[in-house]
Amino acid sequence: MHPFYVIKKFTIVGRKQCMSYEVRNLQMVKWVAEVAELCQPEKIHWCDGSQEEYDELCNQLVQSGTFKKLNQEKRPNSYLACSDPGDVARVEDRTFICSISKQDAGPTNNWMNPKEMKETLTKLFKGCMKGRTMYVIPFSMGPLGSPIAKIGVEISDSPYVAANMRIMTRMGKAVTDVLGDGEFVPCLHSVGAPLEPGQKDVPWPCNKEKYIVHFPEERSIWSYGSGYGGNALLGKKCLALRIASKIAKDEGWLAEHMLILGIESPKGEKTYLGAAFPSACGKTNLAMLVPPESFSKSGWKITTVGDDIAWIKPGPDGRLYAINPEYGFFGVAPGTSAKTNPNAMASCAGNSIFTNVALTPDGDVWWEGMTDEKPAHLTDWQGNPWTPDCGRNAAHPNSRFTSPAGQCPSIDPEWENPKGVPIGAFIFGGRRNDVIPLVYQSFNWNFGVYLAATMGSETTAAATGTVGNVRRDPFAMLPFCGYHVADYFAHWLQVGRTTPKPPRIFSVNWFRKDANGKFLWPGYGENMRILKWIVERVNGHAAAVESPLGWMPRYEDLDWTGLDDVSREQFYELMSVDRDVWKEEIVSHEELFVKMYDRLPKEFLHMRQLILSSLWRSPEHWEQFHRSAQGFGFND
Ligand code: O2Y
Ligand code: MN
Repeated sequence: MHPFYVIKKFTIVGRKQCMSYEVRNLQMVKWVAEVAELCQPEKIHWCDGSQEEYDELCNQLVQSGTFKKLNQEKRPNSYLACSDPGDVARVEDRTFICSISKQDAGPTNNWMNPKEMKETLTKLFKGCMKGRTMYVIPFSMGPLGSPIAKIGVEISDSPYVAANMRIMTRMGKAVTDVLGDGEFVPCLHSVGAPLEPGQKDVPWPCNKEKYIVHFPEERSIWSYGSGYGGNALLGKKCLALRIASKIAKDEGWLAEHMLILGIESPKGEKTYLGAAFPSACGKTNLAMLVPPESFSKSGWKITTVGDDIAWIKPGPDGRLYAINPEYGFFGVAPGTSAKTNPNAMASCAGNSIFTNVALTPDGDVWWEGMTDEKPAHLTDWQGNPWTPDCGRNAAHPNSRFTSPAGQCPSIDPEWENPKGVPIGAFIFGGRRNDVIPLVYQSFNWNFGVYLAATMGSETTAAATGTVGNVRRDPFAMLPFCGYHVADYFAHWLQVGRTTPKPPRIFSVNWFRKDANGKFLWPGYGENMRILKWIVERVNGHAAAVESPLGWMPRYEDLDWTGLDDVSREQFYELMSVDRDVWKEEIVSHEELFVKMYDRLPKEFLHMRQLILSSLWRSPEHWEQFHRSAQGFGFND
């Protein structure tokens, strides 16, 4: 069928269309026509993904007051957007998984009957794009044409979204060429702010009423009312995690909230790791870690494949292979500096969009933690004058930079390899003041799945030793799993059964504190010491001793060159497993499990018992361990 026949047949009567290329996908053209009919935009713009189009979008955003162009010398081709104060982050309480059966969404997701939800949304979307341009944004999650990649099409009435999507995904004409007649995930987005004739627009249109909705069986997404981040850039959390996790379960692979990094040893041995941490636990910093000088001098290198999401599939050699489905970083700005993350700073040195950070008098950006000294004067993220003593933050705590991943100095040479990179180990880490040791290796895959399922973070400044204020965040996927979380655990167990050479699984906790509330571990670049032990374990080069939880390094098993801050005693405090505290910890796992008891893999109950009995072994059993470990604090 000739493409223009398709376009004509579904011509959107009475609306100007800007389309510089032919689209052969009948489903896509039909869906665009249906959405236009429902949302009644003034114009339709099919994004081609070109630099000219991006520049034009940005100019238009400057004209409308959404963007400020930053100083071209200091921050070339970069812009600042400041959002409505009511639209600054993902909205978990307005996020829904509308599976046909309520049980399939599980106890950790909001659910509504899909038919009812479609009725609600259809009413909201009716005429919602009046007076606005509707952007058709074809995008690929993953390298174009990769067997692991998936194609989505986002329809959005936000030019801010179109511009950000060009950085965060491979976007435009090339995607429709690869798509051909194939399947895509329809992602419908509106800020929910129609314009009546003559009505003046605001810099950040949005609606108080918000819905972020996923239809996992239909594999579609509808998002209404927000223009911000994960609510609006639908390729990221909505497609690449919530919808993809469901596809992955159906097809036998994994869609995970994981960074991917490479470690190269001085001998040139390369090992890739996938690491899952809950939001705001320094994932971007770990993904772009700069090793301590003693390590880089001796030839250790860290490279970045991705900072947030990994799609992981079985490879022909029995290993698991991962791609980063994204093309850019949507990194949290506060706390990012030349000291904490020079690679992130270089990534956002130009060609970037900043959202909700502060503006300097000379037209650059600033946020808390960027420099030791605060600037004397700024315009804060809400457009107000700011001085260091004013008692307010200059940047919003969830302010962001959107930057091309290819600009990251540590980007891995294989980051766009369509086959992905082979994963040697998975790391899981929460933010725990106490209880969880600095690092240990799970005895086997199933124990690893258990430790990942029970990971969590302290919700408040809980007293050390207590386990009362822990928010469980299984696999760091709690807000992102598109189906019943217990089925997700079962899926992980199944992947272990069917993977001949599975990655080793490790737990880390960078956030353990002493009795005075002081962090015991320096973190940042020093995490390299732990990563080195992990890759040496994976490659069979490092020693470890058995503990009740798994395999642990002794003090002498880590490389301490160039670090005097952590004493042997401090290390064993970081590594200690207190039997009484662990008793409470294991009991609190039960609180998570009872919520999902009907679908919980029965293996979990056995593993829980095994950890308990291991903690309860006789003191004699640990004698040998105590002798070899010389200092581990297991209280008998
Ligand atoms: O608040 C938002 O919309 C962004 S959330 C986000 C962005 C980048 C990477 N991770 C996250 C997250 O919440 O995990
Ligand atoms: Mn994330």
